[in-house]
Amino acid sequence: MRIDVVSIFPEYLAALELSLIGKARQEGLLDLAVHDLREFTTDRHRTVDDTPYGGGAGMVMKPEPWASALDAVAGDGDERPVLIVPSPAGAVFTQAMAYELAEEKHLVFACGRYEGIDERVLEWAGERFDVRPVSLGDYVLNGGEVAVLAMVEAVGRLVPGVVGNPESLVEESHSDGLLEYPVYTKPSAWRERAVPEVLLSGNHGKIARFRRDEQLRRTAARRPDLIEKLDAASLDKADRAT
Ligand code: 6GU
Repeated sequence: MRIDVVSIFPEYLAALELSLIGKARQEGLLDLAVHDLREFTTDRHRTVDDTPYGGGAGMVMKPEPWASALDAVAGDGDERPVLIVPSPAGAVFTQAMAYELAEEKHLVFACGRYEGIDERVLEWAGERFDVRPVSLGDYVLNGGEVAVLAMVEAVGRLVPGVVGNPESLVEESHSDGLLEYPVYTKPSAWRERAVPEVLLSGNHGKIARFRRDEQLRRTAARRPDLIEKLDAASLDKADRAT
């Protein structure tokens, strides 16, 4: 997968050189490049923003540097890359969206700062990109960079080969619409707290039931909205009893 990130703070994205994503880049599974938007300005001050038409607080990112940057990363035109525009005004990013994006050949992330990017850039970009404004959730960040770190990690780990043991992708939070069950390791007794006995029993049927019940209990307590969305057909009789 090819990923381009355009930002006025390319150093923010240095974290993508670390850990699993960094390793995937070294191994050639992810071809990820970070571009400095200011390299696409033409004035002496490398200006990327200006005051908003209609007035109001803050500054708006100018269209010209964005057009040049997007031209430079769009590719040869026989593909239609996905242009992800992180914004608190976007559709909420989910695990389902991460799975969809993991199927794409080319993702471009356009990190806005200030009050956002001139809207005409997104309209114009629609000619060559599949443009998707995306939000991490209902709170405000100062810019898209931190959101891109989260999205690249969530998508990148779903690209085949990036996570060494693909089974670890199956049993995780949100993969079945439920939160993950609690986990424990040695020692079996720690500060007077015991690991739930069933986990030491070796009875795999009982262990699976315990974990499933914990998933349901936890999801009901922390995320009742997810319980509402569960498909009734995905619940067995014992689930309903929990
Ligand atoms: Cl994707 N961007 C910004 N600037 N703020 C956010 C966000 C994104 N998601 C939640 N808040």
